[in-house]
Amino acid sequence: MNICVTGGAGFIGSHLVDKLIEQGHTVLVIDNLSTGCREFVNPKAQFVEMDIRDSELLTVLAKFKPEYVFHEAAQTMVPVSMHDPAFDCDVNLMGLINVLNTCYKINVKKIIMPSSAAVYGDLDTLPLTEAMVGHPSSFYGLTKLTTESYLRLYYEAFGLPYICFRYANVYGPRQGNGGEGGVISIFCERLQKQQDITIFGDGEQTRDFVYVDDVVAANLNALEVPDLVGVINVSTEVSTSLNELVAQFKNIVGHDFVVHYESERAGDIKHSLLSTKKMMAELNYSPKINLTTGLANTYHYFDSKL
Ligand code: UD2
Repeated sequence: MNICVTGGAGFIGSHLVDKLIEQGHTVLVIDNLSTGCREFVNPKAQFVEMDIRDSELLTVLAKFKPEYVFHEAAQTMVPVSMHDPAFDCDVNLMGLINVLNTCYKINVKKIIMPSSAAVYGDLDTLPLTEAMVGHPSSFYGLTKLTTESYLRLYYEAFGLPYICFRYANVYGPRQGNGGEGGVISIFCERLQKQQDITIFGDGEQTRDFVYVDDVVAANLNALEVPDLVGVINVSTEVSTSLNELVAQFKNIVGHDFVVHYESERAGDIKHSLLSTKKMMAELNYSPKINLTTGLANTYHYFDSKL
C-alpha cells in the first residue's frame, strides 16, 4: 500500500516507517526536520522536506495517493507549550487542519495519529480510561484534546475515519534529538557522559513508560481493523516513579552518579497511568517490552552514539 507518514524523521515516526517498509509498503515521509533527523529516514522511503502547515501538502499527497496517513508530526513538548502556547497551537492544530483537509480531499481511507496522556490532566481515578473527561494541565494537553474533537468532527461531517492514540510516556532509541527529549532519553544521555541528573519535584511523580516498539506495533495493528474508529490508549498500565526509574538506572549504568532535586515543572502531571483494556480488546495488542529490557536497550543505544 501507499502510506504517508508525517514526522517520519522523528523519534516515533522513523521507527514506524522502518516497520512499514519491512512489511513491503511504499512510504512517503513528510518532515520539516525541525526536530527530526534526515539520517533516521529509512533510505527506502520517499522523502519530502515540508512543514505540515504548507499549502503545497495537498499537491504532494494528491500525487502520491496514500491509502493511509500516519500523522506523527507535532510539537510534542509540554514545557514548550507552556512557554509558547501560540506556537504549540499553530503546529498542533493549524497543521492538523491542513493535514485533515488534505486527507479528506484525496479520499484517504483512514488517518491514524497520536493524542497524548496529557489530555487527562491530573485526574484522581487511575488507571485512566478513554471514557473519562479530561482536564488538561498544559497547553499541549489542550491542543491534543482539541485534536481529538477535530478528528471526530471530520469523521462525522466529512466521513474521514480515524484512530487517535493516547500515548503514555513513550521512550526508546532515537528519542531526544532536537525537541523530543523525554526523561529517559535525557537521563541516558547525561549518564553516558558521566554527568549528574536532575529530578524536578520529589521524584514521587509516576509515569506509564511504554517502549517505542510497542507503540509502533499498536499503530500497525490499526491497519488490521478497518472498521475501528475512535480514541485508544497506548500504554503498559505499569506505574513507575522517577525515584524507581533512577534505581533501575543504577542497575544498568555501572558507575555512581549524583541526583539533584529541583522544583516541579509548570504544567507537569503528578500521576499518569493509562488503562490498556481497550487497546487489548479492540486492537488485539498488549505491550511486549518491560521497563528493564526497554531501559537497557535505550541506554545501550545512547552508548553507541558516543
Ligand atoms: C510526556 C510526553 C508528552 C505527553 C505527556 C503526557 C515526552 C518527552 N513527553 O510528557 O509528549 O505525551 O507525557 O502526559 O515523552 N523530568 C525530570 N528531569 C528531567 C526531565 C524530566 O525530573 O531531566 C520529569 C518531569 O518533570 C516529569 C517527568 O520527568 O515529571 C516526565 O517528564 P517528560 O518530559 O519525560 O514527560 P512528560 O510526562 O512531561
